Amino acid sequence: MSTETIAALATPVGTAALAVVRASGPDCARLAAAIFGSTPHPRIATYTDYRDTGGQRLDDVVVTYYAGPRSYTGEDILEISCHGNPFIAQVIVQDLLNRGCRAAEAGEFTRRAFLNGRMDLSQAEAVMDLIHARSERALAAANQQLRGSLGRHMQTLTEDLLLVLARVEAYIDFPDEELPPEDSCIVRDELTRVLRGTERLLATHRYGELLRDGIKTVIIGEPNAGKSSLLNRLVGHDRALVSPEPGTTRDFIEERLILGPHCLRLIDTAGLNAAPAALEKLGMAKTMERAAEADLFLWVVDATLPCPPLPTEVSARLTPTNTLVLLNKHDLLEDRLPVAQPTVTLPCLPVSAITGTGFDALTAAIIRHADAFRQDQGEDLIAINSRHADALRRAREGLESSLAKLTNNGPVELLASDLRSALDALGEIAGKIDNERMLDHLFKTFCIGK
Ligand SMILES: Nc1nc2c(ncn2[C@@H]2O[C@H](COP(=O)(O)OP(=O)(O)O)[C@@H](O)[C@H]2O)c(=O)[nH]1
Ligand SMILES: [Mg+2]
Repeated sequence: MSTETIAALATPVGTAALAVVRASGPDCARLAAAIFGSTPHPRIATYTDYRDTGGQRLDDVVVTYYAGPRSYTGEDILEISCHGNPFIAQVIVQDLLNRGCRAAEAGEFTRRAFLNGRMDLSQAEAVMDLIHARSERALAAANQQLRGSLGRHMQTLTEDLLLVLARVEAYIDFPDEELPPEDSCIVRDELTRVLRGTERLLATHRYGELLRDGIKTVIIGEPNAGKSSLLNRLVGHDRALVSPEPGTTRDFIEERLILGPHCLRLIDTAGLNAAPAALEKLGMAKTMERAAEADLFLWVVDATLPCPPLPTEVSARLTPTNTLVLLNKHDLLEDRLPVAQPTVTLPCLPVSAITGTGFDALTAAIIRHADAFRQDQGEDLIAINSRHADALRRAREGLESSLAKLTNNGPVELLASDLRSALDALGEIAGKIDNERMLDHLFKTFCIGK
């Protein structure tokens, strides 16, 4: 338990209806008695005056006192809602500091919650994800992680691995130090199962990135196909320059867009031209760079014209699961069939960026494609972050190396040591570690007051 009481503004600096100042630590009850005349009943919002050390009334506030350990941090907490004037909030924080509190560091409230056993590390991270979630799916994943879904998956894996380790360690003290064949078989089966579980979780990293960063959706196609018009219609305003002159978009333009439950990073690019002029070449090089990182492609084609092939660097990346081909300018076709026949393998949709025809089907198709990135984890929507992925990769290494030793009848002791490092790596995800530096790094990314 900390001996220091920390205080900070928990809401953004700025003018609003309310601002919330928070304090956590052993001094809260005493502070409340000094500021409000008495310590409020736990968990009951009390309307009262905030008086500073000189007895001067700073604001009328609503204060809630939480008695530890039944609180966010596990310590005593004071939550003070004042009027949402940054100046009022600041004088209240300053008064708490004058009374002996220390200014909280970024993420320190949540760090204390973790250190006091109120949540595991994956849940602490989920608090951040929840605050920053940009889409319904990202919110759902953060909520599940906050409720311990990843922690539970990790616990099952860890327990399974512990059982294997126990079985292996039982042989360490025996003279020939080699597993008898029947045990070796069981260990192999169980290790393989743990390895599969580890890989299944690892496979959710991509989806996790997509949820946290947005799905990088790159609009490609030849000049004048209507790429910029498509972006404008999808974002609902004229963001990109549209012109009948080919080659208008030379740089790329990026806009965030919420589409159904997903967040997209929609990127408009310069057209891909078979015989580009000098300046166009620069634009095309940038398009290639964007294309290399794309999660999803929208390939826009002018349906009224024959369609030249894409450069092979780009076309090689297109698959039926990451690409939608849009036969644009459908309004100009009237009853004629499209002239463009860009592909036989990729899904095609008729659209018109000018009239909006086909955009409901397009939106539905993008959502379907985005949903397909999700790895099935049964009921749970697991989407791990880079820290988890790093730990899982190290666990996988340990598991693979131990399986190899098992195959070569290696010494039991070395096998056990591989398993222990795998176990340690798995343990890092929930935070069964005492690595100050890692915690500093992690909580530094939080906001002050969280
Ligand atoms: N009739 C019609 N014209 C379109 C459509 N989409 C784009 N255009 C026109 O095609 C020209 C090129 O459009 P633009 O969006 O700048 O193409 P980009 O070079 O691919 O970005 C402009 O004159 C647009 O108004 C469409 O669906 N129907
Ligand atoms: Mg353009």
